[in-house]
Amino acid sequence: MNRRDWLKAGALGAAGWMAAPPLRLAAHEPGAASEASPVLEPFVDRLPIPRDSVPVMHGKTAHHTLVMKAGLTRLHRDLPRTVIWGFNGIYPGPTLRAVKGQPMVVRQINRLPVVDLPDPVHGMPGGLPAVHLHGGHVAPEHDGHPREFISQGGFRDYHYPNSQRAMSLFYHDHSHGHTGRRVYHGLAGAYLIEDPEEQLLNLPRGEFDIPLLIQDRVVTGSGQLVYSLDHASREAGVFGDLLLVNGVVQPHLPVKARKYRFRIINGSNARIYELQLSSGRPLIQIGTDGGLLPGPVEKKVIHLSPSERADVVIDFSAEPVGSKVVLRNCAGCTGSTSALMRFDVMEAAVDDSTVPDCLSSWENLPVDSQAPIRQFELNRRTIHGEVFWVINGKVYDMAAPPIATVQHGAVERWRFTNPTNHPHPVHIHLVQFQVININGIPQDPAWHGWKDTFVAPVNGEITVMARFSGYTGRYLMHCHNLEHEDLGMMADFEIV
Ligand SMILES: [Cu+2]
Repeated sequence: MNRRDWLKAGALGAAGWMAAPPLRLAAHEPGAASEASPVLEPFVDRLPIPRDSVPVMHGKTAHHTLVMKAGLTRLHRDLPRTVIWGFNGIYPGPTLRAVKGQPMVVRQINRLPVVDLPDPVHGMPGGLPAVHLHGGHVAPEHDGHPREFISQGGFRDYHYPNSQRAMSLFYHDHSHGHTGRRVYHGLAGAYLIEDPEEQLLNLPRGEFDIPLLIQDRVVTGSGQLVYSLDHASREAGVFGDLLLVNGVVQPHLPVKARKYRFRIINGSNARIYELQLSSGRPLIQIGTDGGLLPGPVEKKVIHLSPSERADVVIDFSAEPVGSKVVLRNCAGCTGSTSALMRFDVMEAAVDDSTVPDCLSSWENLPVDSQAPIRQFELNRRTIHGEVFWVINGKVYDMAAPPIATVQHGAVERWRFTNPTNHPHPVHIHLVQFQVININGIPQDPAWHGWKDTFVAPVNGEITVMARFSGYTGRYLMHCHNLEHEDLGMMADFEIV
């Protein structure tokens, strides 16, 4: 496809989103939050850019050591300091940078405060962390499965071969029954893989290539994080009334009048964003979860559900020096959750970066029409008056047999039906998949790009397709609304 086709596809795609009322993507926010954050002035703090973790090289392998521990951070100029749980005690965690073909070992040391909370599904003692590299193509024992937790004071070495193409991933806690609480308190960071193919493209780089981890939180007047699992949040997930980017409430970023690349990672527990620019100019999407799209697509609005990534270029070259452009969130579009951050255009600049019409090659996975489509129903179940979330009728049980057994190398179609009134962002570990059908409407997979998370819409369904190869063993698939995940909407599948 040439650039014109892609722009056209973009327009049609956007119209498609608008025109189809059953595709209700916005997650329902609980009505009255049990606590409300203080009112804070937006855009007063500068956007922090998380530091890169510096490896020690042993031959070709990069070794990183991260310590999960409590720390203090300032979320906003007018708030006292906040206790967080972070990788190296900082929030967000340090950025891990990888190059395709160069293996990495990340030693994760657990010095988190002791949490003796029963897991909300089975009442078993839980709360010990495991670290998952979201989007990573890694062996099962390095995937951060919650049964392979890190004991108090102990450590675990995660081996990441980085055999996959350039893409933006993130690493986060995946503890059994407490992922929502842990991630909410700060245990997430960006993981970026580069490859030579992408480097040849002359996209904005260096100081003009910035990860944006977007999250929502509730804080008390004394600045402490409030995580409350009550009836409303068991239903909808935990929402915050403050929007944070890279760990700061509604920051601003001084920019030059040129192109920037932003790797937007939705690290929120439950919130689905509708990203757009106050200037009315489009976001130029160049990549999704699994790396670059075939070509750039201009979008007025980008929907991003928990754990999805959008790799975008924003071109400030047409903005007059002195102008301010707000990155808005239009779901709801009022009050403290209507804006994420502001870009302040400070000076003119020479820009030799480009966004080429052709970013990468694309191939649709081959459909084996003889192979049955696996069916997964994402539903709610009430047990003893409490809400739980199930896949094919079952809450997650790591002792149960796998929900699906897949032959290594097989290309399979998986259909997720959602009869509930909440959107469920489905995440499949290990693979990047292609989206082939939404609510009975066939999709052009190239339009969506390679994905590891995609929303099964309210009262709707999606069908995705993946090749299950590279490793054998047990992996997880689950809803990435973290409260739904913790409350049972997760299952093991096995590659044999
Ligand atoms: Cu869900």
